[in-house]
Amino acid sequence: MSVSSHQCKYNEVHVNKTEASCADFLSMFVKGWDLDRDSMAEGDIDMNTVCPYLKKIHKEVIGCCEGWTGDACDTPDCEGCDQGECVELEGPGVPASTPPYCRCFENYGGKRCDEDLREVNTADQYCFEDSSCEGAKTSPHVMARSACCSGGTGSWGSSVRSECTPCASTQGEVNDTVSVERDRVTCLTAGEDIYRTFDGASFLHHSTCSVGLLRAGTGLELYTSTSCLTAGDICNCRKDVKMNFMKNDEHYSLRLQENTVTVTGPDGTDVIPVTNEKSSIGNNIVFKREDESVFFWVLIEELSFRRDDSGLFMLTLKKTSPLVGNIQGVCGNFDGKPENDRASLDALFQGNMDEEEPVCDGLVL
Ligand SMILES: [Ca+2]
Repeated sequence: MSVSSHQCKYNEVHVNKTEASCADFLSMFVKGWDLDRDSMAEGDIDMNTVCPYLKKIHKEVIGCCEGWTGDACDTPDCEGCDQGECVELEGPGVPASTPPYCRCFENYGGKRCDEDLREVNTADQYCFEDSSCEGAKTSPHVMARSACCSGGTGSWGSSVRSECTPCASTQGEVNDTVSVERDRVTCLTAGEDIYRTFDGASFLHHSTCSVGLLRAGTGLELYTSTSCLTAGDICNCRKDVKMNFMKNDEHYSLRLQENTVTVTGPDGTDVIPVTNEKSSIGNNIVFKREDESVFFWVLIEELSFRRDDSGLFMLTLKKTSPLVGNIQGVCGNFDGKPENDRASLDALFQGNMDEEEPVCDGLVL
């Protein structure tokens, strides 16, 4: 029997339940049983009664990898490619577990090949229900940003043009982070494995290690690590961010984990909560929370990033940034050529990024 290469191992959890004396808790625990707290009344445990116990048994099962179906797991299923076909992502180093993607027919683009390149221009783009220009559109046709964002939610853009403007952040300076003006470029990562470089190359990469998005000649480095509650659910992920930088010839590192920023420098460690009020680190780094997002501005480098609670991460670089021309990493080299980004990524995934971040077991930044 031939075994399809698109098979993946999954952990299936079975829960066994039983009852025993509450006083036997310790001996039950040694045998792998835990108190079934959800089935118990609140309050102290009465050692003279019977308690519910449960034991979780993890079983490894083999099934089709995400995006593959059929008895042999050899049928790609993209859940709909409008003007395209669902095919395997091929290339050196692409694992067989990688989900297939929609390869678009001529004149069409977007994740679902439902963006008509002939309709998209600076003034008319697509309107999405979510804030990251992914997923369902409010209309199959392009429209002006004002029409799209009149309700204050959703996003306006086109993956074909690598542009996305969330409607909720169209006021004030937050507007600067993702702009339709082409004086800046944005690299993004979403879900557990989606990346798009500054130059607009898109690819999938799954890693439980932190991933180096950007490394500049000035010593500035930016990593993200991803943990998702549900595999394949791009709206249920958490991204932690680590930024290393130099100040007055000293090394600093900054970590953004949920709602906390931890800065470590030669003088020790500061822990700063992220609030709706702006906080700053020295006179170069400013950050604040706004609704579901945390925004960071690194002023001298003309770099900013935004991390959404959903797990969307966008890194924006102004074209006038002093870093331009001297960067590498998963966000690409920003030379205007998407075609050369994949090569640099392959090298970085397997090479110095891992060495830089040896703690790769789990999701440690
Ligand atoms: Ca490039």
